[in-house]
Amino acid sequence: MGLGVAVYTVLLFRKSFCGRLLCTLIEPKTNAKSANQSDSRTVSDQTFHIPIRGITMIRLKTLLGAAIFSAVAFTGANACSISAWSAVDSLGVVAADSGEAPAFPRYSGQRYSARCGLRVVGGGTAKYVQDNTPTNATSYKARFYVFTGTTLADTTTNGFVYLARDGAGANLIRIALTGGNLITTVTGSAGAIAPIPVVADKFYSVEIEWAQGAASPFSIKVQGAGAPTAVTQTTTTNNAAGVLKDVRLGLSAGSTGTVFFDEYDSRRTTAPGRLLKCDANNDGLVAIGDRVVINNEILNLSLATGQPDANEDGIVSVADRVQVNNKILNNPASLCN
Ligand SMILES: [Ca+2]
Ligand SMILES: [Ca+2]
Repeated sequence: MGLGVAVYTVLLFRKSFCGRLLCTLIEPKTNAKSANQSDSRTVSDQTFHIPIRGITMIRLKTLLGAAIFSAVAFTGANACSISAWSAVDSLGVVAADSGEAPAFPRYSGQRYSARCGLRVVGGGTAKYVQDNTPTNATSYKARFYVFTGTTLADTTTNGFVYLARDGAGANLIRIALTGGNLITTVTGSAGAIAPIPVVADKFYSVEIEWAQGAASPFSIKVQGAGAPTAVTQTTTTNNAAGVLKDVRLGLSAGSTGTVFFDEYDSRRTTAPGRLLKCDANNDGLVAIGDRVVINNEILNLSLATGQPDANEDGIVSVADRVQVNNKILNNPASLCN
């Protein structure tokens, strides 16, 4: 959980060759916070993943499926967990396992990457996981994936799928999934932020950039459902005293539907960016090896360890494999671009 991270010059440890357990063991356990640390983690099953590029070793914890894998992962003997989150409120928030042979059926839960996701079932009280590691951050850049489900979830007043709060528990950023849109409200905003349309049963990435300041830029960027480009909305906020203390992903009280989250990552100075779509084997490239991995998932042999869902419909199928082919053939229309 939150942990800090010193500044390192590192080569990227891809999770594909940094086994999850191994990554856990090599993760430095400092509580110091550097300016560019990752405040939190992903909602998936890689326990840690250390992006390279740069000068910072970033600790992404997996918020969701911190599966304790051995070197022979994906044999059906692993489990997903939400224990890496700072807090979990109420029933209806569970680590969703997308299933692994022979314990099928697949897709008992939706995941964007690897095998685990976060499932939140609406109804009754608010249900969410909470990350406390921003801890009074004055600059915050985050990304997560949300699967909209069949009902576009939340139709309640002041509902949310995402909240960022200050030290007093007041909302700084609220994102609701309602009426066919992601609707964003930001404290101190110079104006209303235009709704961003989304459709049912698709994965979308949501990227947020926020900072303290008397005239500070804020942006939300959303891309999904196989769309080749993102929709971005921006505003200017007046929040010179604002500090971001914690973040929640989930559903507000009285909401309906079921949503899934995955791959939450937050940092202070560098934007996490989107994961490489179609990189089904998670080696940083889109190539023939990804075709093989997608085939294996289609045949119920094993789940992809990367991001196999080219059209972002929550199903790994021939349609996704075709997009990988198109990419390999340099077809500019490939959804993998
Ligand atoms: Ca690949
Ligand atoms: Ca698909």
